[in-house]
Amino acid sequence: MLTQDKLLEMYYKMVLIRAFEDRVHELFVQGRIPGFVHLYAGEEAVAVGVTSHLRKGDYITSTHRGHGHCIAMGVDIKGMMAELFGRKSGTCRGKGGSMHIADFEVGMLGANGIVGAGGPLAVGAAFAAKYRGSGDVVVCFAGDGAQNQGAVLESLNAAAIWKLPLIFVVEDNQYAISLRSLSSTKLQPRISTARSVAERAVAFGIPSVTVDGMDVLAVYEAAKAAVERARAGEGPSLLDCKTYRYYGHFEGDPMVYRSVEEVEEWKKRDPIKLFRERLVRGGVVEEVLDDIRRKASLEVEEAVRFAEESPYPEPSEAYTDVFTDPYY
Ligand SMILES: Cc1ncc(C[n+]2csc(CCOP(=O)(O)OP(=O)(O)O)c2C)c(N)n1
Ligand SMILES: [Mg+2]
Repeated sequence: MLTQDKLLEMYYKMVLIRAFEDRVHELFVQGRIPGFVHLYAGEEAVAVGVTSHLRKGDYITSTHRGHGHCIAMGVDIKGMMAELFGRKSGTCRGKGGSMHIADFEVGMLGANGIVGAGGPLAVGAAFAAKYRGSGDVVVCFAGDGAQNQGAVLESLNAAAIWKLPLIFVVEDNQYAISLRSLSSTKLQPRISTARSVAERAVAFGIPSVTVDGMDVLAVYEAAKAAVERARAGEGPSLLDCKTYRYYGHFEGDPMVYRSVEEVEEWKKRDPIKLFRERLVRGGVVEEVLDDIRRKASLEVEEAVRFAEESPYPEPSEAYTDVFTDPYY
């Protein structure tokens, strides 16, 4: 049973992700953030519903759309914002940027610019957890497009044969860049002939379930069963979460492949709105929720100030904290 404190913490994390992403969108439009940025707004229920089951010692792997995963795991947003700005005070000292934020202290093994690359990392971490007998679990977040990467398919197979404590979370936000994921349309080709990723998992001997990814409590319930299975040594599971990204694939995407009506239709079931209505029906007063929202906005403003006031790394530091050999 979820306590009121836990429910409010989940709400806080969801609004913090949204506030962070909406602000980053504005900053990018103003030309204040360099590089490539992929926003998670609209998908908050997935990251928060799943990670609400995690404890110290558990790990996640993430994607190029990783801000939501970071915030859900408790990565400090000041460091994240500074990382996006390329500053020395960033989570990865300004050298990772949006697509490479990692914070091992909180179990966040890293966002990743290589689609599907989180799969093998998650298998390694889950193998280690099993080997140690620690009861820790690993969550691999990956998009619908990533499900067609060989590395992800190999990861499903390895997790199944080694019975690893691993939960594969598919974030089916309907698109891989501009291509519809598994659902066909008259205008666009499918990128896979599989009927669903959940069905495909069964072929690997992995129990799977399709989940309403806009409903944080539905995600929470589905993840509960999967995490319990993993902790009990019963092996991997897969959650196929149906969700939607509100912004373009990347910041600057002209979004010619989808209609405004389609976006508006999904927004009617906005995950934060749905959860808020649920909480109010359950007796939480609106003012408490408004305060949480205000607190989140203030924290994001504080993070922007912190980032802008932080220095860039010194040129002499260019080769520290990176893994390539500059002389190779
Ligand atoms: C191995 C690899 N192939 C292609 C790309 C280019 N790319 C970046 S994101 C993306 C689509 C990913 O779609 P999905 O997995 O559904 O994630 P989403 O962006 O929808 O969250 C592609 C093909 C890449 N980064 N890495
Ligand atoms: Mg996608």
